[in-house]
Amino acid sequence: MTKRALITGITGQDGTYLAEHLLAAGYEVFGMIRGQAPPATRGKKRPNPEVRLVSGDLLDQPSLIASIEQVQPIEVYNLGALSYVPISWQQAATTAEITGMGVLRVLEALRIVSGVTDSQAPGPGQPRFYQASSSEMFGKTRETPQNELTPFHPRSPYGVAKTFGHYTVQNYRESYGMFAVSGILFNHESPVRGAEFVTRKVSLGVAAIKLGLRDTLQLGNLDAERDWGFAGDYVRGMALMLARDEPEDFVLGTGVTHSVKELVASAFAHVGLDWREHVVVDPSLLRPAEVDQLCADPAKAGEKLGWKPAVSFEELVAMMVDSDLRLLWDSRHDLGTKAPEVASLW
Ligand code: GDR
Repeated sequence: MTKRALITGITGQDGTYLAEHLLAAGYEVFGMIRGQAPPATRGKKRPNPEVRLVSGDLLDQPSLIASIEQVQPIEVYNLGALSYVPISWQQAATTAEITGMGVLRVLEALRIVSGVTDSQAPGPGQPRFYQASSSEMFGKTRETPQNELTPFHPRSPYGVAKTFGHYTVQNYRESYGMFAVSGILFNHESPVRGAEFVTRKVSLGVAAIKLGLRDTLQLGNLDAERDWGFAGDYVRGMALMLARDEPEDFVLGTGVTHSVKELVASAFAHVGLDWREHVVVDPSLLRPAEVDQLCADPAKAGEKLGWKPAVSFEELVAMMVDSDLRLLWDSRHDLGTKAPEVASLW
């Protein structure tokens, strides 16, 4: 029988790459979409046509039970979240409900459908669960680099919600013996990254400036440092975590850190421009509490999963800038409808 995977957050960057990866590995892939399937995808990138859509909502417990009953997956990947950190201060309760409580609801749905209780352990063939945990949980870091044992100190409502989700996964594993794991993923980017995140904002901005479509790029904190990798590498790691004999959490990151300033310098230099002539710091983009520096220690993933990122920071920046140069050039006469990502820049 074909292996079935169910993915929440199917319209996002990671859902897109993970679906491709699992389809190539011979899985039947189902993506959970809020509301009626076709209307809910309006205005969003339509998932790969081979992905079958099911209706479900991380806020709605019965809908999660129904979709798991319908799909009968052997693997469930919970990638759905309110994932843009600044919004989480404006919508802290919604963030807690979707990004935090959503994890508990999916786990409960799996537990109920599998008939698992504290006295009834999971049988063979029980579905495996992956949770998208985040390096944002480390926040005000206690040590550098950060590994699976580094204590958490989240700095945003988003980080707090992810930390709740992370501990909930651990608790379901320990309470019910379920195969539930968290990947603590550091920032991972690609040409399909949302335009609100700094890497894509920079690659779109650089492309627009290079093509003469605009002259400046407004950014926030240029001193923040992140460990940026390529999303395509990270989804391989997610699948490897579920393919193991034992459920365990893993950090995925490159182990190399760059500042936003270095990101900007590298992206402008790629098209022969000097960032200092175009970047303007906008204080309204600073965050109420910042995560100053993140750097992964991915040693455990290297040893136990054989996972290693293949794309370097420089290759990632070049890939994103080149892709946005093509996108903006192809749609230069009709940016509003052909390149809706650009609207957020103006
Ligand atoms: P982050 O990603 O908050 O790390 O979370 P983001 O790209 O938004 O910010 C990274 C750093 O860049 C600084 N920055 C700016 N950020 C944005 N978005 N826009 C700007 O104009 C700008 N200027 C400077 C930020 O202050 C920050 O320090 C991402 C998300 O994908 C999370 O969902 C995920 O869990 C983590 O990565 C791992």
